[in-house]
Amino acid sequence: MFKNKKDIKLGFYGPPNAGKTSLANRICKDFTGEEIGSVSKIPHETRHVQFKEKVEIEYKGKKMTFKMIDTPGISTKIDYEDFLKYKVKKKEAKERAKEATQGVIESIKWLEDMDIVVVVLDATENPYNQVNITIIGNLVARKIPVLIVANKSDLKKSDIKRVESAFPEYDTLGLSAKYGDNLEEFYESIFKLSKKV
Ligand SMILES: Nc1nc2c(ncn2[C@@H]2O[C@H](COP(=O)(O)OP(=O)(O)OP(=O)(O)O)[C@@H](O)[C@H]2O)c(=O)[nH]1
Ligand SMILES: [Mg+2]
Repeated sequence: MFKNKKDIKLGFYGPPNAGKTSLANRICKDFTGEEIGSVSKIPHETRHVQFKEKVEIEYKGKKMTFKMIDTPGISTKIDYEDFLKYKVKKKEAKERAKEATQGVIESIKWLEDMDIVVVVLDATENPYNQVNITIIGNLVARKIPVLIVANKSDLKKSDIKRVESAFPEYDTLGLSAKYGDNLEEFYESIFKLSKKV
């Protein structure tokens, strides 16, 4: 009944390394001056759900307040040996794998709490895989409004169309979290989705 009076819970979900934290950081930095968490080229950098409350986003003279929720990357296979190639020591790699597995569980646990979810995908990778289909299917089943972001549009290998055609029934937006390309369109989509909450 009073749902509209509360801050909108905006979740960032997706596979590891897609740029969830980078995107959440850019938004938080723009409107609060602070970041939400650390970014790394090593997958599973985020291993706990992290928040930023009262992020007031202003777009075309309108203001909306969000609770931003950045989540650990979801994957079906977490192997400590994958971290060794990033020069992570064996003991640390094993710890990272253990925490990453817990992180996946945490992400899924928090799903039901979200008002809106941005699914962040790396547009240089084939979007049509089990993890992405499972995340999006789960959101749809819970009737949570979804925006699919095809991130890393600055990279030559990125293919926004491939993401659009993998999930034609959902809103898809290409952008670069790293360079801030297409952020205005992102805010427009988020404001539009917020009306469905
Ligand atoms: N070229 C390019 N690189 C990006 C972009 N966004 C993120 N990255 C890089 O991708 C890597 C992963 O970024 P993160 O923001 O940590 O990704 P994440 O989805 O939070 O990853 P996890 O926390 O592991 O789930 C880092 O090296 C980022 O600098 C982008 O728009 N363009
Ligand atoms: Mg992260």
